[in-house]
Amino acid sequence: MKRLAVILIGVLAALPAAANDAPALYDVHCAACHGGDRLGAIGPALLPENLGRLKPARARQVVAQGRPASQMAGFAEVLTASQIAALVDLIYTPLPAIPDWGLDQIAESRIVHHDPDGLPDTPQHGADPLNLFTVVETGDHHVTILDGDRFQPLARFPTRFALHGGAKYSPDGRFVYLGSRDGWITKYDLHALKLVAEVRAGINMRNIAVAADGRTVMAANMLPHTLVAFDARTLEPIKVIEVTGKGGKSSRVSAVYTAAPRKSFIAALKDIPEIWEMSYEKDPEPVAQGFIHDYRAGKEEGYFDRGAFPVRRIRLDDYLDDFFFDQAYTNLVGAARNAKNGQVVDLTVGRKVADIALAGMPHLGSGITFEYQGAKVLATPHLKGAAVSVIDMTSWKTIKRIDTLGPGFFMRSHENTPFAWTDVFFGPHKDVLHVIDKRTLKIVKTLRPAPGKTAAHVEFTRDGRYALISIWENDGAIVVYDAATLEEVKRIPMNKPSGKYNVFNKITLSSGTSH
Ligand code: DHE
Repeated sequence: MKRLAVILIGVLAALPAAANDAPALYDVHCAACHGGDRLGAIGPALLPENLGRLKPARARQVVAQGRPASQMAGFAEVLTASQIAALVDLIYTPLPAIPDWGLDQIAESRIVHHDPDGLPDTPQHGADPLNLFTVVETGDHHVTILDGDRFQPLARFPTRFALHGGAKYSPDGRFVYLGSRDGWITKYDLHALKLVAEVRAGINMRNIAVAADGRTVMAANMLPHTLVAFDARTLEPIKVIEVTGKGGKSSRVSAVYTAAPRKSFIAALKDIPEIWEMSYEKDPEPVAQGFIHDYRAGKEEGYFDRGAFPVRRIRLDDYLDDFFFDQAYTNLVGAARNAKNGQVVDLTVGRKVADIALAGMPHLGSGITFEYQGAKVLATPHLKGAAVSVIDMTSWKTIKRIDTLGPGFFMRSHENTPFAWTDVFFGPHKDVLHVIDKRTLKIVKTLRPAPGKTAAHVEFTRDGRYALISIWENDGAIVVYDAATLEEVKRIPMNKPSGKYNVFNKITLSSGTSH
C-alpha cells in the first residue's frame, strides 16, 4: 500500500518534478507529512536548525531509501538522484524569516491524552515505582519503561521524533517528561503507564527542566530564541520569555536546569555572554495586574503572574555552551565549545571565580562528582580527547587525567559502588567501557559487551547493585552488569537505546548521574 502510494505520487509528480524544482518537489512529496512550511507535522521539521545532526549525504540516503520502522517511505523509484539532491539542498536552506511560535501557537499545539484528574493514585504495574527506568530507543523513536528489579519491560510506546536529553521526573517520580529536538514535550504517567499530554514548546528545542516543587516545566529553545514555562500538571503554557540581551540582541539557549536548593531555573545562552537565573518561588506579594492567560483560572492566586520567573542576569566575559553544577548548585562549571579553558561561576556572588583546564567542554550531563582522598572531585570524559579528567572542586585544579581508548560521551557511578564507568563513544574502540576505581583513579577493567558495536551510557539501579549499558545499534540491547563482580546478568533487546534514566537516582539527585 505504502509502495503504491509512492508510485501514484510519483506519477502525479512527474510534470512539475521534471526539472529540479525543489519547492515544487517538496510540495508534492514532502509537505503532507513535514508541513508545507517545513515546520513539521507527522514527520519532523525540515530546517537546517533541526537537521544539524544529519549529514546531507545521509539525508539523501534517507530520502532515497526511507527510514526503517518509521512512516518515512523511500523515493528512489520516483525521484532521480539529482532531484533528491535538490530536495536535500532545499531542506538545508534557512527559511527567510524565523516563524512565529508564541504563546498562542504553543497553546494550540497542546494535546490532552488523559485528564490528569482521572488517573489512578497508585501504581498499576506491581513493580517498585522508584526503581523504574525510562529507556529512550532512538532507532524507532520509542520509549520502554523497564522494571529495574526484574529487568522486564512494563510498557513500550511511540514517541515524538528524536527525543534528546535526559528524561525529567516530577519530584515524587510519578510522571516522566520527555523532550524532542523539534520542540515537543511529552508527559507520561508511570502509575497508569499512559500518556497524559503533549505540547510543542518550540521549533527547535534544546532541553527541558522540571522545578523541584513539581509545578513548572521550563523549555529551552534554539528556535525561536525563547524559554517557555508550562504548568507541569497540564502542560498548559504559562509564559514565553524572550531571550534578549543588551541592545536587543537575541540568543539561542544552550540548556536550562533546575537548581533545586536555589528554587530557580538556570539557563546558559549561546549568543550572549550571560547566565540567566529565574526564580520559581511563589511570589509572596502577587502582582495583581495582567495575568497571562485564562489557562490559570482556578490556579493558586498570584503564582503565575507576569512578575513570575524574574530574570537575574549574570554577565560573563565569554559565551557558555555547556555547563555542569556542583551538588549544592553554588558553582556552575562551564565553557564555550571552542574555548581553551572552562570557567567556574559562583552563582551566589554572580561572577567567575576560577578557570579550569577543560578545553572545549565535554557533552552536557557527562560528568559525576565523588569523594577522593577527602576532597570532592568532578570527573568527566572528553568529547575530543582519549581521557577522563578528574578535577578538585575546591582548588579547581586537574588532579588526574586518566588515559582511555578514545573520546567518551558519558561517565556514571552510584553512591553504593566504588567504581565509575565511562564509555568510549568514538573511534575504533567505541565498543568498550572502562571501569575506573574511584579510590585509586585507575582503570580496573575494560569491558567489550558486543564487539564492533557502540557501547554507551551507563545508569545504575536505585541500590547501585546493577549497571545498565546501551548497545547503541538498531539490533541493540540493554546489557545489565552486576556492579560488584562486573559480570553480565541479562541482555534485553532494544532498538538503538540511547539514554536510560532511573527514577530514584534522578529524584534523589544522586552524585553519580545527571539531573
Ligand atoms: Fe546530547 C543530554 C547537547 C549530541 C545524547 N545533550 C544533552 C543535554 C544537552 C545536550 C544540552 C542536556 C539536556 C538535559 O538532559 O536536560 N548533545 C548536545 C550537543 O550539543 C551535542 C554535542 C550536539 C547536538 O546534536 O546537539 C549532543 N547527544 C548528542 C548525541 O549525538 C547523542 C549521543 C545522541 C542523540 O540522541 O543525539 C546525545 N544527550 C544525549 C543523551 C543525553 C543528552 C543520551 C542525556 C544524558 C543523561 O544521562 O542525562
